[in-house]
Parts: sequence; C-alpha cells; structure tokens
Amino acid sequence: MTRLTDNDIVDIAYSVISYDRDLIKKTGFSLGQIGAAAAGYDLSKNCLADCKVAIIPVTSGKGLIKGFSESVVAIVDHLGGQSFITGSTDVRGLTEAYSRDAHVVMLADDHCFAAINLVSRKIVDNAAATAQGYAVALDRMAGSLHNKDVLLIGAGQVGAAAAIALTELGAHLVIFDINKKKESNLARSMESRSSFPVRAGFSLNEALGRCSILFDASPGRHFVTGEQVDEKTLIAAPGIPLGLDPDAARKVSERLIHDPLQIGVATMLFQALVK
Ligand code: PYL
Repeated sequence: MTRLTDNDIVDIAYSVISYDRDLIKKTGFSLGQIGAAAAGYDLSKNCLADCKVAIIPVTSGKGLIKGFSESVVAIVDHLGGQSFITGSTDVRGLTEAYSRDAHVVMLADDHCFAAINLVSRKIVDNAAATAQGYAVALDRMAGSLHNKDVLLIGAGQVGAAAAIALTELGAHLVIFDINKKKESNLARSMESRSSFPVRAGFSLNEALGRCSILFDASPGRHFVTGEQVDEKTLIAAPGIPLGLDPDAARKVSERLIHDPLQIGVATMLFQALVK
C-alpha cells in the first residue's frame, strides 16, 4: 500500500461536496450510495446520524500524515456520520474513543487502515473496502459490468480484492501485473470463482488493446499513455499515484474515477455498520 503524502489529501476536507457532485456526474450515484451498495447497507432503513465515529491519529512508523485524520472526518461527516478526532494519539486515543462512547473507531498505521465497530466487533480493512467500493463505482459508470471485459492492472492486496468484487459483478477479467508470477497466481485463484475464463499472460499494450474498461490497482505512475486510451475508455483507479500519464488522464478525465481516500473511507464506514 503506497503511503499517502500530505499533498495527496490536501484538498479533501474542503472539496468533498464538489468531489461528490463529480462522482454523480460520472456514475449517476453519490459517494454514499456507492459506499452503501458496496457494503450491502440499506440507506433507506438506516441513518448515520446516531453513529459516533472516533478517528484516532497514530504516530507509529513514519508518523502522522498532515490532514489525514481531518480528511477522514470530512468524508464521514459528509455521509451523515458524527465524527471526532481524539485529542490524544495511539493507545490513549483509543481509551478516549471508548470514554466518549464512540460506536466505530478508524485508525491507520503504515501497514493497515482499519474501521472497528466497538459494539458488533466488526473489523473492516481499507484495502479490501477500497477495491469493493471502486468496483461498484466502475459498474455504475459502465451501466453494468455484466459480461463485459475488464482489465485489472495490479495483482496485489487491492487487486486481489478487486478481482473478486469485479467477478461478482459479472465482469470477464483480464489480469495484468508486471510480476508475471503474481499475475498468474491471481488468475489461477480466480478460475474457480468465475464462470468465464480468466485471461492473463498479455503484455500491457496487448491487454490495453483488448479492454476499454480498466481497473488500475497498481502503484505504478504514468504507465498508460494517451495513445493507449480512447473515447470508449472507462477507468477506476484506486492506485496511488495515478497510472495514466497526463495526456491519457486528460483524454479520459470525464470517465476516470480516482481519489486517495473518499471511496475507501465511505465503504469502510458502511461495512463497519453492517452486521
Ligand atoms: C490509508 C491510505 C490509503 C493509501 N495508502 C494508505 C496510507 O497512506 N496509509 C498510511 C496512513 C498513516 C496515517 C497516520 C496518521 O496520520 O494517523 N498514521
């Protein structure tokens, strides 16, 4: 998982409303609707208003990321939750969350970003939640992924979770990773889950030539060029940094879903609340 920089998240807190408007324009669905759908959470039956969420800053490893906790608060509050950042960090912050009757805690070190429901004991991991939320967003943007070829780039933690989520949405997977062993391992592991052959073993250029619907779960920067995308390209790109080079990003901008935290945090919140 690539560690975010303060620059990656600098504008989240003040732009979450315009971000959501843009997401609705691209997919027809809001951040809340996408996160709830990915979690199987019925927005009509529940409300987040009485859900207190404590965000606990964690100083371990490379330490705090400036704006990280504030960004998570902005996303949770935009969705209707009541969130606060604990005054203390780390363990004392956890005791504070309990003493302030938090329902859910959210905290991240350099290896794991988790949401934990203190009542139901449900544990949610950001990597899997991000993959599931982005798969739903791509499905909505494509009108449906059922029986459509989707190129999944990246066979790591997010890619592996995305492979399952995309397959469950009916996508026909083509899998690419620069590490061919990881690529073939993921393809093989997906065979039993998919009613359609899972394809792999292509060069990136061949794979991009076969699919117009892309899911970029890789940490690679700018490896997809403007010549490799066109007016039919749809891309969901949870990977940080963005895999599209500036020319490709410009060409696909209206059909590109890419954010550093929003969809992952929204999906985590709703998944933490579902039994
Ligand atoms: C959760 C993000 C998504 C992509 N990479 C993950 C990352 O940057 N993880 C590190 C988060 C560290 C947060 C720091 C703080 O400010 O509490 N411990």
